[in-house]
Amino acid sequence: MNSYEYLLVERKAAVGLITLNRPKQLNALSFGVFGEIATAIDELEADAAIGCIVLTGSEKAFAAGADIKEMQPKGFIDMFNADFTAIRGDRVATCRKPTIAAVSGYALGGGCELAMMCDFIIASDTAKFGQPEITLGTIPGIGGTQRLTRAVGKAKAMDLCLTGRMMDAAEAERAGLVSRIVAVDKLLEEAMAAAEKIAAMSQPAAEMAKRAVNRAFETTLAQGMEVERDLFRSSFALQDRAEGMAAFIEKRPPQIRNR
Ligand code: CO8
Repeated sequence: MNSYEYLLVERKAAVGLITLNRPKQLNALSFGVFGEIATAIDELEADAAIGCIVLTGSEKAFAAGADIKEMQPKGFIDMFNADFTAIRGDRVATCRKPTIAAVSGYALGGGCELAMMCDFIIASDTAKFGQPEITLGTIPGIGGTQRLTRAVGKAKAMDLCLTGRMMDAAEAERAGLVSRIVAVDKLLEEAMAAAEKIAAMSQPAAEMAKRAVNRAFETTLAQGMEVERDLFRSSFALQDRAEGMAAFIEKRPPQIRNR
């Protein structure tokens, strides 16, 4: 097991919980934090006992963005090289297991981008999302112009990326960025309950569902439909599929074996 300086990484039954833990800096995402997130995903993805991963921050901040103090003196080549070594910025998005972002407080810049790398976002009623990079003379660098645009459409993505303004949880839900909003003191409970539910499903089936939904953002409708059909048919090779349907017919809970 790895040790972490900037994160808490816990296993709660079949759920892996990653908590960003740099409270004084509002969980600013330094290269070290990015690197540890990638390592934690590696670790939890490889753990067969884990069926879903929750990524969260503190009540005040999920993450207030990349670490501006660390980035300020850097030049092109520092950032170019860091992409492939220290940061591994897209690692959360490439995780095969389902991931949920539980967002309270600020999710700005890289923080908003990190949340969008997860399969879905559950927000507290205090959550605030934004891409304020323009106010620093730069632009989003790990998905803010791409995933945000796919999630909320061009008008709102342009508005956020060009003005740098924040949107509150209600606006984010209306725009389709978050799947649900809960009271701040119920956020983790709600996210963990959703994760436990997902972790109790057939893991290969959950992975197929995730892969199929993700294809919708990468391909044409016809190609996406083909991927879905192929994965759907593949699920008929799963013992869990045979058991799930038999259990329904026999009016009993299924015995899921992840096979
Ligand atoms: N980086 C470094 N330190 C930060 C950051 C940050 N992004 N955000 C907050 N902090 C620090 C503050 O400097 C402060 O530290 P100190 O006490 O030592 O001065 C401490 O956290 C508390 O912050 P504030 O006093 O500012 O708290 P407030 O409650 O007054 O304000 C805000 C909260 C509104 C969130 C404010 O802190 C803020 O605007 N933060 C910056 C938000 C921002 O611009 N984020 C975008 C950063 S750029 C980015 O994310 C690019 C992504 C591309 C990634 C590419 C890979 C690296």
